[in-house]
Amino acid sequence: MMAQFQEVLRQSSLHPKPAGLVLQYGTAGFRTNAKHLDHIMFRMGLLATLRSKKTKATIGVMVTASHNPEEDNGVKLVDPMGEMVTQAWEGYATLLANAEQQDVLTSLKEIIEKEAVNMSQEANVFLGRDTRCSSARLSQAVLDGVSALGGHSKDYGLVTTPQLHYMVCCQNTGDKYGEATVEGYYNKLSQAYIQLIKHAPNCTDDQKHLCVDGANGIGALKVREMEAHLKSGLQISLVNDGSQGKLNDQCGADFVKVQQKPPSGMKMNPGERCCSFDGDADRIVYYYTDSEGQFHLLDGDKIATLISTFLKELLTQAGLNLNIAVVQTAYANGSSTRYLEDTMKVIVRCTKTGVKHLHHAAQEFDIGVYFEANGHGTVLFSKSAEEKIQQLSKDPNTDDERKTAALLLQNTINVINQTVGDAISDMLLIEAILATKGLTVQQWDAIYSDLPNRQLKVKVSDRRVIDTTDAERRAVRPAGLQETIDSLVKKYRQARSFVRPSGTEDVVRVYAEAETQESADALAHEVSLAVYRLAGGVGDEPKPLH
Ligand code: G16
Repeated sequence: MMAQFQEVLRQSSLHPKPAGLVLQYGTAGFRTNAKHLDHIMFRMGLLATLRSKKTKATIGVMVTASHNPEEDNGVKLVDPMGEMVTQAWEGYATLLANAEQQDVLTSLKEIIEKEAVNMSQEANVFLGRDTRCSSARLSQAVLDGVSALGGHSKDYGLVTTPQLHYMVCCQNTGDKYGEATVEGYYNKLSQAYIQLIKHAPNCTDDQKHLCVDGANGIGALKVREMEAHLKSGLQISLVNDGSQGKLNDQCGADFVKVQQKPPSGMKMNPGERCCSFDGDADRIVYYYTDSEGQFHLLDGDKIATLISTFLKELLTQAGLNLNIAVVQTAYANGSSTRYLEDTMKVIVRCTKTGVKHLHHAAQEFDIGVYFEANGHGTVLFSKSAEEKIQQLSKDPNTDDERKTAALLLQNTINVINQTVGDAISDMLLIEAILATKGLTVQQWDAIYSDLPNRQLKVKVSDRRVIDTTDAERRAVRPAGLQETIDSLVKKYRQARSFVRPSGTEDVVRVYAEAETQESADALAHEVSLAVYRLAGGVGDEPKPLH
């Protein structure tokens, strides 16, 4: 053990921490400008090794800053079942990341002691990275951390974040979930998709066509690889494939959702289905333009509604009594929540932002559909739900209609990456649902009408001055902010607004929705001003949008 610690010290000095730099494990790991991250990566290599020893399982480390600009980078830690690392270890990550150079060993030993980690246990870490130019170098720092503590590693190189989550889960379930290879992932998902679209025999080539914006990132590379497995079941026109433009610049799911406009490079014919991935392909949003050229966005809320409608119908046809819930965050459009609760009569839960929170809430149901409005989400099936579906599909006494529904449910389960939100998997599921139900993108969009909304960012000197409660729907600090928001909201019809510090960017996020776009924009601006004034805004005061 002594020799190992000596090695940690030696290697750590090659990955020095800039003195005084403090970073928090945020919504989805550490995220900041890539030039500040070398020591973080080395230390996350150390931490993943400890986590692997503790859980006696393979742990994942993904080098990515997802939707952030190209200059940023970050790291996400993946737990044994492919979910985000557990909260207590997020705390250890922050402790280790912020230890000054001379205190690294002390922090490491503190974690080992607190968690009673058996240091003679073997450790195994899977590594993946996105296409950022800093990612290869930062991946090497993670590998150095793993080897300093004598862990084994497997570097998958360029993969999407959800592919890495998938591989970790496969590895730790003895391949029950699938084969822990990228090829295994393509095979499982594409076979399920091909089975699903067999139930859409009248699907024309036009209906099989989809325009995909790859955000100039890893998703573009991987959607190309996947396409080859789909045997013309889906015809993809790919734009922003990384050959010219910059990652996430004027493109990608976050840009389209926040700006409410198409990405650059996307030529859209009226009514044509288009979608955008984000920088590490764990989010997806859909959109189209109508015959008047008006842009229509189908975000995570619309996706959750489509999927839960489909699943509910199949459960009814199969005669299965399983409870189904939709998990959202404060960003969910008010119309979607009303539709889900009042018309669809499904249970709706609201959690804090961050798929880790939604994932855990979704695990409480037989079927938990979770989506953030930004397009990050998936569906979870409990073990007993999966068993019931499987039994039904094999029962010789089941009539044809129930059997077909059970088989459709089984293929639906197989096309879904249950470990985390996955743009490729979600895309295949959505495409399969639209094809089997014979729905156009306009018909899907018409399920309910979104309330006009606006998202803004405000720069403050320290975003931690904002503290929230009630799943981030109310601010408890700084004093007076919530009262101000309440009185602003009262000025508009059907209005709602909230603020929260981002966990991935150095900004405070502001959300507002109201009966008209003008009201939503005015409310978002007024709330931004309140944040600027009460929470220590920096730079120029926010300007009105019109
Ligand atoms: C990450 C998280 C998402 C979250 C998003 C924005 O997404 O995984 O759950 O919604 O950040 O978080 P925040 O508002 O705290 O900045 P991604 O796709 O960037 O990894």
